[in-house]
Amino acid sequence: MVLEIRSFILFLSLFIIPLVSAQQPLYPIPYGALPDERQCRWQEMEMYVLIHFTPTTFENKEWGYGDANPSIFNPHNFDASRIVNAVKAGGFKGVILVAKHHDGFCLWPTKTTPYNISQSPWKNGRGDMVKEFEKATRDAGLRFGIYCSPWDRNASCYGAPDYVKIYREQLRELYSRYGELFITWFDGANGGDGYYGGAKETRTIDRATYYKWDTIWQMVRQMQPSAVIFSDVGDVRWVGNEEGHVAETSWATFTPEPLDGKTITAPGEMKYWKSPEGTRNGKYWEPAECDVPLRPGWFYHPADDNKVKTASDLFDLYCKSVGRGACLDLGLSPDTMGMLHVNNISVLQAFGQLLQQTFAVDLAHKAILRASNTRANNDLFDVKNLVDEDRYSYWATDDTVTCASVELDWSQPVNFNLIRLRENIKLGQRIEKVEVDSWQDNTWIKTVETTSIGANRLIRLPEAITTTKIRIRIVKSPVCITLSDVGVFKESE
Ligand code: FUL
Repeated sequence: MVLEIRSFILFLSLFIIPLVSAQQPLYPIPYGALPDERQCRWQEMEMYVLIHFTPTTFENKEWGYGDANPSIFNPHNFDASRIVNAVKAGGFKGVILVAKHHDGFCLWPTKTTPYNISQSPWKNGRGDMVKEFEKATRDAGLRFGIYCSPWDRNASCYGAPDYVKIYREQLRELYSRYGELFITWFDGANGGDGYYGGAKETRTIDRATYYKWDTIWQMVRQMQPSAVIFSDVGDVRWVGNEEGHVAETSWATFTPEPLDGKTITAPGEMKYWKSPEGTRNGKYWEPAECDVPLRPGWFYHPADDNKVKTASDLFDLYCKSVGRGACLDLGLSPDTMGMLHVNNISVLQAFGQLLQQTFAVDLAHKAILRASNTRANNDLFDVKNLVDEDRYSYWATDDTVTCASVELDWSQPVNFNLIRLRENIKLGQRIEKVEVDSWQDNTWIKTVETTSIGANRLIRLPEAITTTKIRIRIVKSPVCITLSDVGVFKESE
């Protein structure tokens, strides 16, 4: 008998175990384009704001022409920490400051142009608004980023090679004086009419070649290795609209395509209308950022004080951006006093509360979870990983299993309308289709289906349902499943 057992074990170890492990490595093999570390950190932020505040605010315009007198820039009640605290109350994790917009006015005392904050009466010309925002942001525990417009309607040399040197120098100053940045934001709006030192004319540039983007990208990597590059062709893609949403199906991977008749892609020079969806199996990991202002415009206009998006509008946008694997970038605009209008502050607060209350209780934590398959039956890939707080621990299936399900079982009926799914994006974006059933009248009823998952997918049911069981079925994936999170929530009213 003992001999028989021994020979059985020998047989297993000689033939069966090597066979299984030769077929399947311990860990799943990553699939397709992958995010780098800075993209993962950016993704985890989910939401941040973009602040526009320059002499253009005092002119009540959206695009300053570049001729505003710096003397108009005097925000008496400016207090960066008041603004940043409102941002934090809204649940946002970072602040991007527009350090220079298209009007060319620099909010920091730059050496590159006299058209800067030192010429303004604010703090008798001794202030540095970038520094004040940076400090308030870091004091609040948020991350800081910068937008410096490539287009400059003030610079007399805009359009000539000299301007590109100046622009690069401005970036160098910004990258060296304000600590670690999480993002550097490059705008695609470039060239057109402007003041240009008094020339008052239209100047066009070749967007693809003028700025020598390659060398700017290198500078970002050298000077700000933690910063993602926002651009049509950077680490994070522009979503292609300024309405705050990606497409229902949206891939984190993207292959930017040149405009018809062109061969190069550059900021402002690609088929941006392909961006809401991204590219399934695209060449680069380049998830979308959804930018949208809280009010109708990016700059403050008194006439818009009652046209502020509501907390529920913002939640809807949250579901259509963050809930589809993108990040949400909300535009805020201080008024001429240097303050956020009270309507903006109350909306931010209400939105922050709505998020907090909605996601405070994860019903998945109260369920018993069962998977139809677990990779090598190894505890490393157990379904319990779906309900821990780690975005990168995951439930995985065997390599041969690309369709599988997870059942959540509650001892008492639960009521919810949001289901959150996340993949471990460090292994790529894999899942293509998911169906969810709920247990109704002693049978499984298909309740909802969805497509791309990636870093985050919020499935928002049209109405809350009550049930004791749901079954999440991954029905299409080219490779084995590496899901990191299942959450179940009831949207707060
Ligand atoms: C656009 C700019 O032209 C707008 O003025 C604003 O800064 C927005 C965030 O990006 O492309």
